[in-house]
Amino acid sequence: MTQITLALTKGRILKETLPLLKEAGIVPMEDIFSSRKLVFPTNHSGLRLIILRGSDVPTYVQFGAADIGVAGKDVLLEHQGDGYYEPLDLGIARCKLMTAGPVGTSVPQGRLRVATKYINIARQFYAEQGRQADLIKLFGAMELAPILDLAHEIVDIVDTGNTLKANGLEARDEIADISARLIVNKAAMKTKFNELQSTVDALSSVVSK
Ligand code: PRT
Ligand code: MG
Repeated sequence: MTQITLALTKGRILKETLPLLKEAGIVPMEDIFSSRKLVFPTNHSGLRLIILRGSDVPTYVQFGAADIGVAGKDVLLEHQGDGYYEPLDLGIARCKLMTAGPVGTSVPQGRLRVATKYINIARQFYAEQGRQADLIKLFGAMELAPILDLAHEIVDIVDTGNTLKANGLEARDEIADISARLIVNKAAMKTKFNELQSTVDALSSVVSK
């Protein structure tokens, strides 16, 4: 029997993905949140779930270690990989990727220092704007960088804007609309077409309701 491996992004995307899977008739055999396992069988004997760090999902799907995956569009834009299709916007974990800086300040005349975990996205964005920017890679708490003068500006996810506000920052330019997307390994889409297409279709009809 054909085995399908579906890679899920842990954290807030997982919390919003599980109800969609449930509506599509896919239910893990064990409570994911109270387990330390990383692989979960489901009620479909041909389908298992794996739980990954978001930035690892496109890597697993690109190389075919997972056939199908759920990842934030921010992660996909930053990953810049190929080897997978992106057939479905799941419409969950919505937010915006934006630049932000200290309230009431404007960008400096000379070179701009930008802190972000989205180095590839930021490089492309500032290049398109024709702006010189020195990029500083961070792994978290981007909001701290302008406060401590590490950077003039950050590129980060904004939802309600409360995190920016609480740290004396304000949003400047919008870079992209973000939501979680379904991705499918290109080779698997050929070799496991029936199984993968029916999974995509099931989720697609849940999402379009
Ligand atoms: O663990 P890891 O470092 O990989 O990421 P993480 O801890 O940020 O993961 P998690 O569980 O927060 O989920 C990240 C994914 O969820 C992102 O890749 C986005 O696709 C999506 N998403 C949706 C968000 C948000 N909304 C969001 N609000 N990711 C992060 N945030 C954070 C943001 O970084 C900022 O700190 O929330 C804060 C902003 O929220 P507001 O409401 O205060 O504006
Ligand atoms: Mg977080």
